[in-house]
Amino acid sequence: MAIRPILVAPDARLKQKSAPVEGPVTDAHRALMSDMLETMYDAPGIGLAAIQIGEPVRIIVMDLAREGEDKQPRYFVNPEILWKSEETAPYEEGCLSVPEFYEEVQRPARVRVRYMNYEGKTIEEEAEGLYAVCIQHEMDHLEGVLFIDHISRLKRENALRKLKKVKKAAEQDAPGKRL
Ligand code: GNR
Ligand code: NI
Repeated sequence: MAIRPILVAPDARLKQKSAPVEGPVTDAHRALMSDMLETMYDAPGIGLAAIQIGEPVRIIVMDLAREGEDKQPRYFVNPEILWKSEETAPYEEGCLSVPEFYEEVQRPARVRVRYMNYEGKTIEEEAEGLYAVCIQHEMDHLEGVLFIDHISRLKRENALRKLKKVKKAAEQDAPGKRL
């Protein structure tokens, strides 16, 4: 297991579409999922898509357990949304690839999803609440979409301008460091 660097916007890699896992879930996929989970816990975050550590494959990890609760790691390979509710709900979102920026996003309140789990078993279930928010946020990453793509252009450009500044300062601080 290893903690890997998380890509921060603006970065062209975060805009690419991730490719499906072809065939069964292998130990190589499980090794990637372990790195993702360790990276997510370290951040800390509640979800992570593989592209956030530079791997353009359709794999997500998540843990919605609260502080002090036992860990509840979840793994999603090739997730698909089968159904979205008409009803939407607002949630103040953040993203490890858009650090220190939070904004309300409206999404379908409930979704039905199908995916393969850590063992490669196909699961179908309905998500609501924070689970619904997080799976939609992570599945957006697989399409190269960030939560700031769902807010006003003015707010998005302000967030990106701030991130560019922070990156430039970090580059002057530690030239050549991978960010
Ligand atoms: O850690 C995270 N918190 C969060 C809060 C509200 C809505 C979505 C998220 S996901 C985010 C981690 C992340 O960037 N996943 O891609
Ligand atoms: Ni994110």
